[in-house]
Amino acid sequence: MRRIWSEFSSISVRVLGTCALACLPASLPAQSMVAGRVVLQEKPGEKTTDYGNTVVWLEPLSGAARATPVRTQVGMSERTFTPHVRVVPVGSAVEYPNQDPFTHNVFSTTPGALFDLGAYASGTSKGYTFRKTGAYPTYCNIHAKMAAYVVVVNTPWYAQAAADGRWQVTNVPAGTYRLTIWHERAPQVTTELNVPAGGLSGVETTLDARGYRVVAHKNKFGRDYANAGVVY
Ligand SMILES: [Cu+2]
Repeated sequence: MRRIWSEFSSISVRVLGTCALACLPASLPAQSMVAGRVVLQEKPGEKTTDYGNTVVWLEPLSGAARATPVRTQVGMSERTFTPHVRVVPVGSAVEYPNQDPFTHNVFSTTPGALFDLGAYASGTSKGYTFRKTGAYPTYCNIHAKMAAYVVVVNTPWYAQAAADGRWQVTNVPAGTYRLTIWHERAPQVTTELNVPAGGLSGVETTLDARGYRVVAHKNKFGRDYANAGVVY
């Protein structure tokens, strides 16, 4: 954390070096980094191996956040979606390139992002534009074990945690925010956060994954997969 702050300080110094303080508009909001760490409570004897799938976002309690849509990808390789979780601003387009030598499908049956990209061949790609906020599980109708999440947020201030649970959101203007921490295996946690002009670090959040149970999802027709747990 100390290293991050020193980098941030040097950036500030560089900015000020090219422009005297007097030429900065008085209304320019101070922007800083918000950093923290998530801890997952697991069942006894279990260790968290998927902190990188944690999504963190900040929404201002007053004023609107302007999220700029992006174009991004979730690949399909070796019968696996990569990455398993991707966070995007609302309105973003996600492409699903098929990088395997056989056919895949991508579908979602969650309201807010109902889609079925059909079956498509190796080396081809199809996409979907997510227009509503939410966490959307996406699957392949051919391979039962393929699963991924797209988490759609209406804010430019979001991040995914690193493998050790630490996260950081950059360029956050001072103000009061609702912080949300999401992980597929735990109930979502929200908390109010006051971000001072100098930024904030050491935001610790605990998510409770002890109640998580693996439940087999249905195929795109709402039925059990014919080969679930046998072929793949
Ligand atoms: Cu597939």
